[in-house]
Amino acid sequence: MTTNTYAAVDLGATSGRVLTGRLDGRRLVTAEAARFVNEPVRVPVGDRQVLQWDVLALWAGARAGLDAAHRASGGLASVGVDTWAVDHGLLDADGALLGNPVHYRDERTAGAADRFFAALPAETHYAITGAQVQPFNTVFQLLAAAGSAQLGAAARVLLVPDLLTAWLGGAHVTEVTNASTTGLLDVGTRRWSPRVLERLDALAGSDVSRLLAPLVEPGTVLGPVLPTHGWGGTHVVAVGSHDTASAVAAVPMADPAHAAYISSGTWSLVGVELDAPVRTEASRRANVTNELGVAGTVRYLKNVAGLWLLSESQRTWRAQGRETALAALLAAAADVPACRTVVDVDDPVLSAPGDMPARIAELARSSGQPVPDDEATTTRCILDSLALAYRRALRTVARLADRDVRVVHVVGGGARNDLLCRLTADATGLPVVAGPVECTALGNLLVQAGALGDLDGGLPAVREVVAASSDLTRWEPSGDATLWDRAEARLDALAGGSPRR
Ligand code: ADP
Ligand code: LRH
Repeated sequence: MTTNTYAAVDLGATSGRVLTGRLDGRRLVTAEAARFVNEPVRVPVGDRQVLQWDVLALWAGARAGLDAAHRASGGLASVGVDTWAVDHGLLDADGALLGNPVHYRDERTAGAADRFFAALPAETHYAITGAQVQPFNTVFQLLAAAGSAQLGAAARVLLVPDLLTAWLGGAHVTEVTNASTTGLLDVGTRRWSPRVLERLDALAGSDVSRLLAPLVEPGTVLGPVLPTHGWGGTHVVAVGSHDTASAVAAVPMADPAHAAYISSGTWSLVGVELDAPVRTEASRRANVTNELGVAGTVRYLKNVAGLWLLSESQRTWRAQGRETALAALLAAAADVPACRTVVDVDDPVLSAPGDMPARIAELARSSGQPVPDDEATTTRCILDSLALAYRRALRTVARLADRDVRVVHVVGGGARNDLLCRLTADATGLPVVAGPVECTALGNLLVQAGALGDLDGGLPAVREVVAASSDLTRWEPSGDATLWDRAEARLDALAGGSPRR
């Protein structure tokens, strides 16, 4: 048994945590050192209320967790950081953060993608980057910030996990799995794309690309933590710093060629693992993304709105004094008939913070379906609609990647949602294997173990350890499959008769 203890800082859009891990033979023994909320804040900038991440609170939570983990373990061998994608901080020439990273759900990027594609056709951009178009991709955020005083004063741009990594160890790097979500990377070469950077600079009217840091692959030991942290002997390791990359690395797929995954948290990332990107026109039209994975892999996936719809509904009910515990909500939803009302979970009206139940009710009303009017029916509508969206995304990804998918792995907080797992099995007609819940942190920890030479065998070994260390639940498809066919046809008809694939 190695005596090394690794620490994962894993920041999700709803909460952050610090987990430690230690290998005991082929098992990983984990412990939670800290868990803290992630609460974005709206702050006035000029005449707008800009939605920002409270990055100092997140840093404080991570620091406190690492301090506790350091004491409990008798000294950490290493630490790695992963967070959500695309967002970044700007630093001045002294390395000081110039402002809070702006949240990807902030509206500042409206119109930026269209401006960018007027200068570089979307087809060309996809042929290089393989990246889906989301309004919040880093390339569009940087374009939206062009001309701002903050961007003008910046000497460095660091993605959020790289920012925390810099605060831990001092190195300014960009880890490639997360860089692949920026829309600035050539997904084939795993390097920044000179062509895309040149377009961005020209449009922004300044040398934005000079702010980018050198790229590193996951599994790179970056160096010791800064002496000022007081954890002598601890190394900072670049892990799959995109949370989804760490999660996919740890999905316990015995046969990745015949498996799909759903990384189910605030977002649902629905996809397969490939050796090479798929950059066909059909793939671009379906807005499937090619994100880079650990160990030279490609995560070919679709972003589907996830449990954000439920957590934002809960936030609304709480503000109205109608707080209901999640377990009670899910139990009540289980008693509502299936597929009574289904909505397009990726409808743009559902993406910004706000009164989610009212927006869902409006989508139902305007499409002539029964209107969810309480917590149970709204929750059921969200879960049925998510399961339906998973079915569509899975079929699209499998078709475009030419994959025969025989099992679906659900990892992340959503793996605890039995009703959603069951509906996912029913809607896809495939067995669902749920767990582990903390898959992202496990992927983060085991990449560190590999980097320190404690675990050989690459991704198959990582997945073997995860399978041996986790309780997994299997859900077989059941019920009337035609129910889902009809629900899908209904949604397609609402979308104007053309299947949204
Ligand atoms: P993120 O990393 O994006 O913050 P997580 O993977 O932590 O997301 O998942 C958070 C979601 O998991 C919550 O929004 C909630 O819907 C779901 N979840 C967490 N705990 C439970 C539970 N006990 N039962 C059902 N769902 C749960
Ligand atoms: C999930 C996630 C996802 C991104 C989104 C911004 O946490 O990283 O993979 O697309 O956040």
